Amino acid sequence: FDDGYSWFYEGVNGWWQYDDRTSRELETHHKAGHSSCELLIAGYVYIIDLTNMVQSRRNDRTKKRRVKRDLLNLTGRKGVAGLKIS
Ligand code: V3L
Repeated sequence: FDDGYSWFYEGVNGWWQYDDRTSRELETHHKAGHSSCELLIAGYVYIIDLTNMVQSRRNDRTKKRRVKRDLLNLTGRKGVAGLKIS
């Protein structure tokens, strides 16, 4: 985004950046002050809890990943939506 921030979800030993469309949707919900949202990601509906900053699949709430809004150019970013930075 223009202010240099984007959205990330937790992976092993680092953070993945959300794909652009999902990042924009998260930013819109965040700016609107919503406490959570449901988004279609790679064919699955995920619930992103913007209060506790975790995401999980709607039909399997057991696996939770932390999420964060952080500077886009942070070091340690693993890649974007599962695509590794080479
Ligand atoms: N965007 C894209 N794919 C996702 C997302 C998301 N927001 N959330 C989960 N998945 P779960 P390492 C991740 C994928 O939580 O080596 C990474 O993107 C998730 O992909 O049970 O562990 C990598 O592709 C996983 O494949 O819903 O850091 C991969 O893990 C699948 O959905 C390995 O990353 C189930 O995750």
